[in-house]
Amino acid sequence: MMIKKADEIKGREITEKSTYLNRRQFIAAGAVLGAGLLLPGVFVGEVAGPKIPGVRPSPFGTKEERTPYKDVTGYNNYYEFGTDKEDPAANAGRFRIRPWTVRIDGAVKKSREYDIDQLIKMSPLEERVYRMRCVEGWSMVIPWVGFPLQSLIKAVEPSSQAKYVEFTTLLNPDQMPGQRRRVLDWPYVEGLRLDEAMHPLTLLAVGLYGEVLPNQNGAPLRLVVPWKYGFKGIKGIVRIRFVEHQPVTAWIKAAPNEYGFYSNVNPDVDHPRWSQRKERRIGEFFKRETLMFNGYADQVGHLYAGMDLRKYF
Ligand SMILES: Nc1nc2c(c(=O)[nH]1)N[C@H]1C(S)=C(S)[C@@H](COP(=O)(O)O)O[C@H]1N2
Ligand SMILES: [Mo]
Repeated sequence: MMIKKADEIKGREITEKSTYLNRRQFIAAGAVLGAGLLLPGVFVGEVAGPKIPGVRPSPFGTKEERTPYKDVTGYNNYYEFGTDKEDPAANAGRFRIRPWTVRIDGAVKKSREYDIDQLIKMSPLEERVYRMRCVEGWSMVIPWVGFPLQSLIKAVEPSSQAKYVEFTTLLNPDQMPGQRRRVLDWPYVEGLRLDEAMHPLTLLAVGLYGEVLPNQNGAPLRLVVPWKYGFKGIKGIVRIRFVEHQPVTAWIKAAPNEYGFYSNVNPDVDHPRWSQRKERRIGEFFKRETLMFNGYADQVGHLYAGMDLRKYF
């Protein structure tokens, strides 16, 4: 019980710290606005990115109503640009996403660095409309543009030691103001088991709504794993490393009792501070029931057969 108590306090401290930081960042943003320095491109919903040519539809997509573009691009989590939902859209506008290289290394036969544009050309782009569920209890339906992570993994040929894949976001406090505060142990790190990474639903996204990914959604490259809580979908990826042992993710470091490695959407396993039974679809008034594996149980359930999902949360 002592341990549980300590963990709860830790969680609360993180929340309070975030609230405090939000206020400071809000003030800072206000100061910039007041000085008339904000560029037009920073405002949400008014600016559309360039269309991505040659995107084919995919059979995997849901037919559910899509969350409006302005919500998808205006209500975000991206702590590198602030901890309020409005912060990423307000602060990521001038983030430089070219030149950009992605290092692929670790337990692979063909470790190498890809220029982002080279990487994007490697595999045909698809549109995949996925339900997304944040661990905080809200959800969206987002038409992603991307390619299966599987195709990149096959190209680099993992060795037999590769059991997990670790993803790392850019570390650059000059460009990512949130990294000047120790909200998380930067850089942001996420991970998947190799079979999860190889699953055909797992995407590397480069766009949404047919357009180049807005910075606040993780440009130029972010992960999309629709049956897991949103924080697994790491943004601004610069490194993909194949490893033997389960990666220590940024959220596990911050609060291991609250955020597990698997983080599969599961209405039966509560977060220590709230239930996961229901969710608020952004734009809707009434809450919805959260679905097992976010509604993708038929496709991914077999990956977890025989596992105790309370232990491996
Ligand atoms: N690098 C990085 N990636 C991140 C985050 C973050 O703070 N930093 N937030 C995560 C969380 S909690 C969520 S819910 C999703 C949100 O993605 P979206 O803004 O495109 O909807 O991004 C995830 N990826
Ligand atoms: Mo999230």
